[in-house]
Amino acid sequence: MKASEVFVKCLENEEVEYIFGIPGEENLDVMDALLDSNIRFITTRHEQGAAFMADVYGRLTGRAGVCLATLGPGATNLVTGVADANMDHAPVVAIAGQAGTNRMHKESHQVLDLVNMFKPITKYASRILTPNIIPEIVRKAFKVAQTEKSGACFIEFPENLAKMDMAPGHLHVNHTHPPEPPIDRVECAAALISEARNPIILAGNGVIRSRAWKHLDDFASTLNIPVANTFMAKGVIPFRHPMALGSAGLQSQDYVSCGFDRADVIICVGYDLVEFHPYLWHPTRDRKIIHIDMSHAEVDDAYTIAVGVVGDIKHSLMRIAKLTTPHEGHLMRPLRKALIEEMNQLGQDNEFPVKPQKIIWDLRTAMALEDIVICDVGAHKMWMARMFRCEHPNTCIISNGFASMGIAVPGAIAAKLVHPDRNIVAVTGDAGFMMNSQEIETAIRLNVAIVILIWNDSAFGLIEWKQMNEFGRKSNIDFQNPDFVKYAESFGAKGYRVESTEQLLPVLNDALDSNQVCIIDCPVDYRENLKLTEKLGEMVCPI
Ligand SMILES: Cc1ncc(C[n+]2csc(CCOP(=O)(O)OP(=O)(O)O)c2C)c(N)n1
Repeated sequence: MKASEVFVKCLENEEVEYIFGIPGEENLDVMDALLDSNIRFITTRHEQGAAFMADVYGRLTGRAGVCLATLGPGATNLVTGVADANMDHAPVVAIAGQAGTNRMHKESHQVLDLVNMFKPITKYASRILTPNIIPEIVRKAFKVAQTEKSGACFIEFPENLAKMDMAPGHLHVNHTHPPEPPIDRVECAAALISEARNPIILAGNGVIRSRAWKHLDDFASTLNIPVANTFMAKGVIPFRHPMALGSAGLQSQDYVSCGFDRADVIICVGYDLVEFHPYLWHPTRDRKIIHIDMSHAEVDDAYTIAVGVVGDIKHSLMRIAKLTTPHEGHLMRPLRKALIEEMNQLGQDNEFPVKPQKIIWDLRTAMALEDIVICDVGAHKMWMARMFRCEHPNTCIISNGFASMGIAVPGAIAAKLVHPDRNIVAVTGDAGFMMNSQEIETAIRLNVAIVILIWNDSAFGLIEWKQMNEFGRKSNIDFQNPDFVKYAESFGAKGYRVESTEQLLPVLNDALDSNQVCIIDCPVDYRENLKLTEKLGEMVCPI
């Protein structure tokens, strides 16, 4: 068999459903071999779009999303999405073609050392140096990408090797099993929690990756301990749960941060430091931290742990709960009440442009609880993370480690491929939208119905917010947008312009029911950003 054919068989062996990418000259053989495979190739319009699709596929399924590009510029275009997946711990395998090994040692057309380029943004990056190592390289890339902490891996495939003959073969897929938590650590954690006066849980995306949300719910309910979640762990505990305190991650004081201020023991479960720096929720560095995760704690002077329980998160939570004396009161309940009051405040507001809080209110009203939002990066992300209620995990996807703009549109396409039965909404700023809006063509071509909701302020809203906070004036953040309705129509999508606040909910309902690719241009009133800063700055903790 040709090496390219064996390579594709190895991908089939990993149960790859989709490869997102752009064909090139140096992967002609792989592209041809894919024609005889049941793997579906999703041709994108930019390699960055392909990498973000693989990223979101990985987040939603727990299996590696796969993206493919040619050498040189194709591979450099993958970088942002691959780095995003790696830092946010989404399993991804990125593949790039390469020049033949007979011209890689010298200056040569489009040749870059891709393995070295991808090394800092992956868990494993390797070159196929001889055909008979293909089964090992493919197996290793998928195994490393999918094992906690999951992330991105990279394979470089030189074109001359792809043409060589070799014996067919692939390696058996052994699923890894997480280690059991050591009993003495479990006992230590249980003793600390039993003795605590005001414990609080900080749940991170590791709980979702370990599919341990039910166990977290039982843990919090049985022990009567309130739960704050990071942005990327939205829905890890249903928002209606009486123990839920909402999302923690704003870089300023918030209701939930009062909970950390009052806590004496902070139980971090599946928490990745990259999302929310510990000095922001633990500035005093004097609380007892319990670290429950699949891997050992990162070293950080604000994250010095009292007990680390490393092993299967589900088992750790179950075993600790069994040995812990439940708490009685829930001192932090007023924090939840204050947040809910704020969420409800502007539900009926009809001023125009639409306030962020009202956009979120109408979006939550229009979407079913299992539907999925893919959030882009900007001021809208801060509002969504803080105020969009989630009852289920993986229903609001947020890039918050690498925090890259441009994920929402391609991410929504991947989400719809994974969950064709659910409505998928890309919530994006106007700047982030324009970074990957070319993928609208991909959505139309694939007949993948997604709704794109643009928060239009003709500016880099988040940066304006930060500039105004810090210097009281703005620097180079304004731009002009195209006519988004005409832009949508030029692709064959349905375009809506919200011209009054009363129109927003009917427009959202219409778009969600339409089963078409829809783009909604919604003017947003970002004067609310500074009002929020002021309000939180003056906030007196309700507990
Ligand atoms: C790829 C990338 N470039 C730049 C940034 C820095 N950045 C973060 S938010 C932001 C502005 C986003 O503007 P927009 O998409 O319009 O959203 P808004 O803040 O207005 O809601 C910028 C430039 C980033 N996170 N990612």
